[in-house]
Amino acid sequence: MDPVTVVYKSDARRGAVWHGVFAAEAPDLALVDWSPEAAAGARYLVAWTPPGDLARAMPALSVLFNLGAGVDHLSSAAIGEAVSLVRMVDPELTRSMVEYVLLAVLAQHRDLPAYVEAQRDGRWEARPVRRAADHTVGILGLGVLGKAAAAALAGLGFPVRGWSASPKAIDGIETFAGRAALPCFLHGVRSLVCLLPLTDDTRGILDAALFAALPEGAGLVNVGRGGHLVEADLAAALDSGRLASAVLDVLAAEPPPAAHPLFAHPRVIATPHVASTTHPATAARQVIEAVRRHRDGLPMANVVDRTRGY
Ligand code: NDP
Ligand code: OXD
Repeated sequence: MDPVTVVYKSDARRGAVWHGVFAAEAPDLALVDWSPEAAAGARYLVAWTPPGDLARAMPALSVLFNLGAGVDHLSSAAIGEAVSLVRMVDPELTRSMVEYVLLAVLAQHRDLPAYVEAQRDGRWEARPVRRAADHTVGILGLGVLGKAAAAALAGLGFPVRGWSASPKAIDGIETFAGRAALPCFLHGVRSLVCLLPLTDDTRGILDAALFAALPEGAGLVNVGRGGHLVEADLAAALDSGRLASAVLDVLAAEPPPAAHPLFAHPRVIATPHVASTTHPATAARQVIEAVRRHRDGLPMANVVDRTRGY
């Protein structure tokens, strides 16, 4: 039987790792780099940015494997309804997101943004050391990443709450579901972490009304998408002292313009969308397994529900 063609359209350096894994572990599959000729008859595409004319370029396409967890950058119409969209769920991507969320919440819990600001100003000023047990963390989104971050934070002794669309029962985590439960969820949260997908329902959710429901001096961690945040509302909340600090891995414009008010803000720690990235070797193994399942007529994991948008 001829090997099944899987087209790879992304970074060449990471692609070298993908080629190595496919060559060593999947003789039944042929990973080929994007070219119009290779794409024309292929059923499987691995990409973060598919070509704009996908339907014309890949008329035989069955499955698009998105090289990341979020799919908000993809146009459902351009992909076409007949194509399955599979998002990345990768243990290494989850692990590095958990590291980042721990880093950010610990920084807020131990007042690191205020100490960095004081050091810049030449001030030596101790603040009270508080217990993790008194610092409630709220996680917006209890999916693959939110659940893993919640478990790690609970393991450090933080009281942890999570908010999702559908009700959940998770050991050691207080859970809330749906818009009506949002005010209760926010009440008393000292660090709020956004790990939601960006959809019509979640766009702009981090706004002045939400900040007003948090206790004075709370911190925000946005690792979801820039579109979740109303940036002017955050700048105002930081300037008024309603929020003490923000850790932002994502912004509406990436990279932000030089004079971006949040990027330059003394109580914002901003990183260039690096909280977590797909690890090429483990990601390649996810795709190998999914292609084999699809080829054999079995259901694949992590297929995006196109009506929900995540
Ligand atoms: P999942 O799809 O596994 O989880 C999404 C969670 O959000 C689910 O719990 C879901 O609820 C909840 N949710 C969705 N819509 C709503 C809503 N309207 N109201 C309440 N809850 C809602 O996603 P992941 O955990 O894998 O990833 C989350 C996001 O993290 C990605 O979409 C991406 O934007 C971001 N990300 C950022 C990275 C970075 O480097 N900064 C890296 C990777 C991902 P339910 O469970 O009920 O469906
Ligand atoms: C992702 C990301 O969604 O890197 O995977 O943001």
